[in-house]
Amino acid sequence: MQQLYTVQDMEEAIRGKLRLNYGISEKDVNEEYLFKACALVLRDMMALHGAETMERVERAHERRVHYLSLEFLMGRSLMKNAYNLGVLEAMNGAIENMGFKSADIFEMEPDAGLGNGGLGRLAACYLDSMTTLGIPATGYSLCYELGIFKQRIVDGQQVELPDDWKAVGGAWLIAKPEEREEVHFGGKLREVWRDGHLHVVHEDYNTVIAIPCDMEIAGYGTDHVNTLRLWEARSPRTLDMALFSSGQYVRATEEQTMAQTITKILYPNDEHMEGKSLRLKQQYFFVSATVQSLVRKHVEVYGTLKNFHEKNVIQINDTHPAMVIPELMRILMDEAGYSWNEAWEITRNSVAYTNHTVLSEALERWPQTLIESLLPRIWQIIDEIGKRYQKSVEEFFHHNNAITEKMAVVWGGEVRMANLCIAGGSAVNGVSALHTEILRTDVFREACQMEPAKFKNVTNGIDHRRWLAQSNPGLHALICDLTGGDSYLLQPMELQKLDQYAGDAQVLARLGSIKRENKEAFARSVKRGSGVVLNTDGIFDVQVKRLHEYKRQLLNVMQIIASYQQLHDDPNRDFTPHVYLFGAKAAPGYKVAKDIIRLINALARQIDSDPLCRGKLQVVFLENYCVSLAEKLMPAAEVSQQISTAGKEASGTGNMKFMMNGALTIGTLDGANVEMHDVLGDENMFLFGLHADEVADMKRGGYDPSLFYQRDETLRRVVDQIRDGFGGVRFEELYERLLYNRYGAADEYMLLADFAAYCDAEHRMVAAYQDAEHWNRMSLHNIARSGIFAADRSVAEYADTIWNVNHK
Ligand code: 26W
Repeated sequence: MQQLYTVQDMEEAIRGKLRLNYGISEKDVNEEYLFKACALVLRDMMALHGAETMERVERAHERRVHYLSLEFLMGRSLMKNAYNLGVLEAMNGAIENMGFKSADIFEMEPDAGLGNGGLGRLAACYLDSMTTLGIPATGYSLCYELGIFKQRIVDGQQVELPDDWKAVGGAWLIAKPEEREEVHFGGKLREVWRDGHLHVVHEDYNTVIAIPCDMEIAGYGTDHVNTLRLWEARSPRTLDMALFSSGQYVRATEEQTMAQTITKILYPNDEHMEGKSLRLKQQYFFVSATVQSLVRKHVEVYGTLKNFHEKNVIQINDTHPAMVIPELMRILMDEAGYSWNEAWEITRNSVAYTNHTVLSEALERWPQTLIESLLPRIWQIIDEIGKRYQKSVEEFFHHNNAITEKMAVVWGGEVRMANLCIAGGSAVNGVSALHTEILRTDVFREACQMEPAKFKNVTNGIDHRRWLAQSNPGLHALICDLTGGDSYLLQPMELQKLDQYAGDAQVLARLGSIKRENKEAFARSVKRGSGVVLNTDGIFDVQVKRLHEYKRQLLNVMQIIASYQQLHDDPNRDFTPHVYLFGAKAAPGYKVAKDIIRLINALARQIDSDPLCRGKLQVVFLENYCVSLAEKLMPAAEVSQQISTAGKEASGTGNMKFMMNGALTIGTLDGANVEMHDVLGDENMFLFGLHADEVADMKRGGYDPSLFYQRDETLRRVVDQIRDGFGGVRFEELYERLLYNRYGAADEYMLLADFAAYCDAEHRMVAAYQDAEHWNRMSLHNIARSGIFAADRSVAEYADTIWNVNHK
């Protein structure tokens, strides 16, 4: 792709936007306006390419991918888009010419935080790869007014603040009110006979208008542009004029406010289902607007829906958009007049489902009564799907009641969304080898016996252009030097060439100094933001991810406490300076997770105020972990903590970002750590702990954490210290959950069982760190073998095995 944009062209275009769109003259330009003007210039370029892409795809009658996700954790876009469009240098030059620093302009952009964590960031990485690979794809989601909350730490505790991202970040969005859709809630059903057929008529419903706000997505090295379509909810009437005229201003705007609450806020729960009716409204609003919109476009091109499944594939990101299945059935039957069987054939062959978690509290189940009252027609269709599916299950398993119950779509007054997706889709996939194995043999065992070909694996991947080339320019330059150019950007397996330099002391030293510089740059940025001074001589040992008990941040804390106690026992022992960095948001209603954040902060303070620890031990909780913070942190990390209880982390993607940036992993054999181990071997990572099958066996045998507590003196002191806390704050509840939980299984995630092995892994890591050249060699192997974790590879697998679409 040739982009002949000079610095002058760019400057002219930016000045034009400032004048025309914002009425800003030269002297009034500030950083915020400059950011927005830059965004508008790139937006125009992409919109142009987008229209051309659409024409090309329509003319060629290509099959299209529709990626439906309630979350897209996009982060920032200015640098990414400029980079992908090949105008980054021109834009930087223009910004400097106008008297600003481009780094400051990039910092003006708020993260588009329309997601919680792994699932949302995965969707964002896949959009980049789908576009780069030239796949005709559209992402669909909601245009939340408020994204994931901003986290502040006040007195050691998490406080949530609203994330009003659109005021500035909205510069990327193009609202298309002409393409609005109507979504119907509530109401009554009436059955009528017409033309010898029974028709269902939906009446007395409430209408909410869906307005698309499109964000264009540029790929790397291509003119192909895809779209992320974000739906915004609006009331059909702006004001009740009668009420307004009678002076009741507030009541007059009530209906409008009601409708608009649907896209007001992103639910901040991760891996925990909350059965709120507003969340169900969000899901149906999203799904209905999306299906109507893509059905409309299909009919415009083909004049019929008969071939809908041949020309479209709908990928659903976890079960959150599961209602696409009954919604597509509804439209095909009630609006297009197809029979059940015809509609089912089309629907089933259009939909594919990705599962992202095996935690039972995260599996979506909705009360039948809620769906029935809010979505009466959708309920009817789900019920019918359930009955027909149950019949085929009973036939296959000869009326085995336990299996009928497990596989039911509707059971005990609840609708189970995962079973709906299995019944109504043509493919189900897990996100790493181990996760898919657990789906096949445990969570969806019987469904897999019935239809084995339906169950597939696609191991997750990350956008290596964002997470390596852009965020770690020093490392990118080294890779280009060593591999003879930047061809790895489109051929990530080229990174393997780095392995040849394992014996080259100079290369290893250069790798070491790049890491050193990145650590210093990160330390500067932390100092600027919070005043905290990081000890850059210490090992940067990092655990960043959502806070959840299964991810075991508490195990990391326990190991740090042990190390702190040892330092006190013997202040003169050899101690490698160590900096433990944490970043994590807790779901606002997740008490235990918030307690763990408080514990980390209490420990950090204690250590910070202890003269014995100075220059040796440091613990820092990084406030508001988000995409843009991760981009600064990954290049600086030396150790990556991936220590979930085996069998619980579906894949992980942070693990891949660390590996690609040369950090070494301390981890359990869980999620994609298994594939990492396959390519790295024991010698290039620090594996420890129970395996997934051992975890299951131990649970079956009646796991008793108190045996470990009694046997292991070090462990006992650590656990007791958690109870007694730091600086007067005690953590009795955490202590009790580890030893004798009154509510469920004690130490549900088996921290005590893995503690000794984990401490041993940390010791092995610290020992390895003593030999810098050896460490850098391991680091080099990690980077060299991270190519399989490029999202381009994952997306190509989806395209080949699930979507049946062409790609580069
Ligand atoms: C309904 C509440 C809720 C919200 C979000 C339940 C579950 C979720 C997500 C499925 C949680 C999630 O983000 N899962 C993560 O998905 C990543 C991408 O596949 C994986 O890498 C992580 O291992 C998995 O935890």
